[in-house]
Amino acid sequence: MTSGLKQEINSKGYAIVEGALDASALSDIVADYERLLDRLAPEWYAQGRISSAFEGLPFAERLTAVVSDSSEDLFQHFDITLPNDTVTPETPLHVSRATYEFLSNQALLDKVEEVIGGEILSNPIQHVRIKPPQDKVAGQPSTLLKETGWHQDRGVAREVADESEMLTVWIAITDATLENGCLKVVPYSHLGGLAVHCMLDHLRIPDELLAGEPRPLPIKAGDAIFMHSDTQHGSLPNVSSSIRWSFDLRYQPIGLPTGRDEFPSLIVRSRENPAQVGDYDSWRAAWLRTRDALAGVEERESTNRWDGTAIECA
Ligand SMILES: O=C(O)CCC(=O)C(=O)O
Ligand SMILES: [Fe+2]
Repeated sequence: MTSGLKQEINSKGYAIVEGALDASALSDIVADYERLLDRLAPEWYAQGRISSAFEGLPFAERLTAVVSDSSEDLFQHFDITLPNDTVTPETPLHVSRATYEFLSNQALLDKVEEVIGGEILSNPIQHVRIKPPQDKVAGQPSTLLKETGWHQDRGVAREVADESEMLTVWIAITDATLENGCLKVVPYSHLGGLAVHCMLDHLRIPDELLAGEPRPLPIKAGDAIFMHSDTQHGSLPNVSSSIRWSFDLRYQPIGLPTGRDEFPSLIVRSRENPAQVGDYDSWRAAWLRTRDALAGVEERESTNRWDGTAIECA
């Protein structure tokens, strides 16, 4: 029997899953990031990398103050994956116990199972995006802090993962609103398959090649958007006065290429063989080993199939 959720995604290209995370899962991940910022801000101040530790500010204001105070890519310290360009033995990433538990959240995986079945791999193409008001981060290097242009997640992954049935799970940690930069999608666009992506200001689908009318998807904190990998989507700019915080995760059936196979993936559920589910310590160790292994690599393989020469891009 096909679940209603799977049917909805196959039909429209996306579905909103209300209450995907309960209040305690939300507060656990928020507390983890608060601790991280409480640790990093004084460290960076002591090292002269920021002009103040911004003590006493609430998380949203402090994060905004800290990242906009430096031209360095400080936000990499918060992300849950390694960068796709240069990696050194010191490149930071946030693979904490709380992030592991977030990726393995059982109620969330129940929903994912309805779509892709009970053999579930967490794909390492995953990010946290905590976006300050856009005028505060105009000069910042990290794309994770800014509005995202139109793309398909299959279009920004390698061809080798085309058949991997990758499901995008976009989770709101703060309410995502029209003002603070919620996700936007082109409903039914997945039915048209892969669109050309061009290297404009960044890799994206030119507006003229969009498959239909865009629709913004405001959702509440704790809600999620599940998306087909061919659904055209992006996000609105944050023109509010506070942060917009989301995680984008990807899940797929075990045993298929992730399209980022140099990074460790994590088996989060296996109905057939529960013993193969990964634990926190080995997952974290795998990321740190990967970082060391990539630190010596000068020419990384491109993360996508586009070379920018498609006639549509001219
Ligand atoms: O949150 C965003 O700005 C973009 C997210 C996205 O592209 C994704 O979840 O695949
Ligand atoms: Fe995306």
